[in-house]
Amino acid sequence: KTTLPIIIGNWKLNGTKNKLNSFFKFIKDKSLKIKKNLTILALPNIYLNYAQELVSKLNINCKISAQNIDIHKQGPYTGETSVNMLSDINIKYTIIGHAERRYYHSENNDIIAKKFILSKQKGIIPILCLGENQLEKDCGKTEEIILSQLNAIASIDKQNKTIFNNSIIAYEPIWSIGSKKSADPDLIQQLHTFIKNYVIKFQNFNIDNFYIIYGGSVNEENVNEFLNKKNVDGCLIGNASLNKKIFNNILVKS
Ligand code: G2H
Repeated sequence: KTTLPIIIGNWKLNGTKNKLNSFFKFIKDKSLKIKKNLTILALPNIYLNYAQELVSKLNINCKISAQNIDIHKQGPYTGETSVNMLSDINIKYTIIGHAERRYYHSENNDIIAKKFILSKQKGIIPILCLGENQLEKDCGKTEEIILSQLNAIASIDKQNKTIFNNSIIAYEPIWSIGSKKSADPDLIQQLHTFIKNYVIKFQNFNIDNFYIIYGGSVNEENVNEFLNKKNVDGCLIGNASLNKKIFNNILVKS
């Protein structure tokens, strides 16, 4: 069982070895919180191994996550990285279906469901991102969109009624990503409860190691507004995770 909250930094297409060195050295010196809760840093593939060795050398309790995987395990797919490769270097987490993958790489619900299954099969915990865009929100379709995203996962292997166990869902409304406009905490609680009820019903209460976190313009000022809400098990943090002082403050405060 995980000690909450789950705090995940997502560096997206940012970072250098120097930045990682200084980031983790700072975190090690300053943060006490990181010893207890689940902290994860999602990095570009090229830094996964380096970061994994660095946290181990510095004895920091921070897990390292990939940001994406390919839908194939191996073969003629130039430029891709597979779950097998992540597993080979002992990576235990990967983000799946981030809005930026859906938008810039045309990843649809079917592709994302395949990736979700692949990572589960390999024992890698998927951090599945879902959420509505501005237009869908304005049209009152938020729950409908979330439902279609959940259904895509639930229907890929209908016999498997524990598919959501050992996974993390990140509710990330697309309009809030990098926009400095986070979602209303009460609305987040409502939607997290909606997601949880869906999974409870689908799995007939057989829920284990399943968490729902919020992402979208989380920072050190607002993080506790989300974490104080019911069914918010943590936060996925983009921009604010790039600054070691801010990320450390989030860890200390959360
Ligand atoms: C959403 C989030 C992290 P940010 O993409 O996944 O980014 O905190 O910059 O909105």
